[in-house]
Amino acid sequence: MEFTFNGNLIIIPSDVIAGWISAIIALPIALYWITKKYYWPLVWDYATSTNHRKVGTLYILFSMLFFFRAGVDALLMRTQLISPENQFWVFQGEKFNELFTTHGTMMIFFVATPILIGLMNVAVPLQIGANDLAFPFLNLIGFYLFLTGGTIFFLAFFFNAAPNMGWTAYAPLSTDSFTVGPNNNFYIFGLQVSGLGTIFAAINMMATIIRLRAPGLKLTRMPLFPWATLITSFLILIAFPVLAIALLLLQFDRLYGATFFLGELGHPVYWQHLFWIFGHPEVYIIALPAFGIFSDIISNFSRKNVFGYTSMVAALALIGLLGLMVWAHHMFTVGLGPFSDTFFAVASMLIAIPTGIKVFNWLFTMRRGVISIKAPMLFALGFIPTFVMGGVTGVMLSSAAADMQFHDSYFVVAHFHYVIVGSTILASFAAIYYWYPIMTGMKLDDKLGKWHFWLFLIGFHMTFFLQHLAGLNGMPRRVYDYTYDDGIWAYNFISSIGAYLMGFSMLFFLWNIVKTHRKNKQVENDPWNGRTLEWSIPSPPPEHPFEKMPIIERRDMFWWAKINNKQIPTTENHRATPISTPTIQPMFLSAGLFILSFGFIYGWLWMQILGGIMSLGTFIIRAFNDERKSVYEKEERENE
Ligand code: HEM
Ligand SMILES: [Cu+2]
Repeated sequence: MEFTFNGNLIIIPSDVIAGWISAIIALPIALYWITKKYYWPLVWDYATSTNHRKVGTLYILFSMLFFFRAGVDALLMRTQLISPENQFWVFQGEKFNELFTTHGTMMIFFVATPILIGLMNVAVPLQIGANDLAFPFLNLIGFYLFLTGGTIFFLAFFFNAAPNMGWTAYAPLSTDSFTVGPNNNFYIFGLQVSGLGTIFAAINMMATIIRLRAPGLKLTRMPLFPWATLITSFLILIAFPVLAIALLLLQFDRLYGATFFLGELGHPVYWQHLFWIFGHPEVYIIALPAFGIFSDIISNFSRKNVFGYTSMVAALALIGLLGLMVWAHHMFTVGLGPFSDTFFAVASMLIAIPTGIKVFNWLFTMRRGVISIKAPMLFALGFIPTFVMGGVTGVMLSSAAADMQFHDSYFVVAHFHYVIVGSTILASFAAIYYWYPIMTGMKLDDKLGKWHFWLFLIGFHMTFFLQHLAGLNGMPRRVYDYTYDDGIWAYNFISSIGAYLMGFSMLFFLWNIVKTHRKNKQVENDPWNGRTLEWSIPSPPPEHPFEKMPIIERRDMFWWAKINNKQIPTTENHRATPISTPTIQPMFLSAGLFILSFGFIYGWLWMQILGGIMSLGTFIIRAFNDERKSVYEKEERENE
């Protein structure tokens, strides 16, 4: 569509128009539905509550919405690539660049990372016998920062300004010399705002796990998901500030003509170092929690302790540590020199050792166990071989000489999807099925869950297995076209069919949720016959489930108590519990940051000032109130 406005010719592509039309149709329907069902009080309750379970549920809900958007991007890409010399809709050239950029960026930052943080929110406090996270207010702020960053990034497309430089934002392409206009500013601000939220979440998790464990729950007795959360939080605390710095420098290059990554004094490789010092640990930030989830699930559904508990923790820590040291394996083709390449190749390969230990421990956990194959366990069983295959191609890629061939080919695309989908995505599904009773008090249908699993897994391997071969036969990544003579036609065709199958499988998941809530059947407590503390309380748990703190004397205390017909001893002695009150301040802060970001993205000074005043205003409001005050006053009155 083309028209003139203020004497300027304005062109709006048809996909953007389609986007607007679907939004204009969907939004009123959603609002009408909420009104008709009288859900507004519920919406308001969730939007203002600082309770960990509710905040966690919100994280998961919005991650799933972004998953849908990023998934549509993926299907559009696979449709363009389904046959040689294809011309699907508008998705060639620049539009294809936008597709893989928004797909990759959203999947990493607005799906994989936040969904795991959401699961940590839901489960970690309960698994360690705490009533809430250490800083509930900060927790809600963290959620709103994620939502705001995600929304900023999400909206870019509606203004026909979707980022188009790839999720890695490589300089010099990402500087304003090569990509002018607001597009890539959306990337900078979307990630900057949400990244801050991620850092807050990590600090909160660390404080909670270190300070609020139930008495007797030594670190050596802690279940593996909280352990993974703790180590992940350390990684976040190191990696995300590096990303923040990189984004800030890029912002100066783009908006104020600085030359950090270009020109006489700057260098594009500086960007690569900063980005991958963040980017490689990020892979472990989304993989380690998945390992934790699978450890708990495999142990639960095998009715056995995790095999080799201590080595599991040590392996997590070692993977975390090595993960921080190997970023330059993404830069073998940059020419850092043989010494550097060798070091990073060897260090990368070493990660296979702790990973292998974990895989064998999972297998040994199942050995001679009483295995019950429910949906969560099925996802765990699908994870092991999928992830191992991703690991094997990882070792192949870490060989510097071979990487010269693999680099930027579809082999890499196949590899990282095996790793990320194999770990994070399968773990998220497993965990949602597993902890659904905690989030809602209901259990998802197991049969539909199995349909979801099988269709997803088969679709997944169809999509990505053949991409290894396409890559080895010379298909480069980030291309929107190939010819008959390239001989990669069949691979791409099957790959696209597999992708549709994955999309289809998600309908079973959606239908499952709808059906479960229609039925609205509350589960009994401890629906999985669990081992860890979150199952020792009602589902869904009350706001302060551990008013009487359990005293933990051994690993798997809840399980031990159950089979020995004992009560878990408790203490009246209670610890200062985090206090939650409803608050709209985080909403206000995020509105401020939203306006501020748009001001910077489009370079409108008045908007920058307005947004700045609003954001800083929250600090002033916050300085003058303290939700603990009323509670303390009440306690004092009672004690008099
Ligand atoms: C669910 C089905 C998925 C399909 C069909 C799919 C498909 C694709 C395709 C076709 C590309 C473009 C490859 C290229 O030309 O370089 C791509 C890139 C990418 N995908 Fe996926 N993907 C899926 C899931 C995921 C998930 C779950 C994640 C991460 C959580 C992810 C992360 C990425 C990243 C980071 C890129 C690179 C983008 C870039 O090159 O800048 N994908 N995907
Ligand atoms: Cu890496």
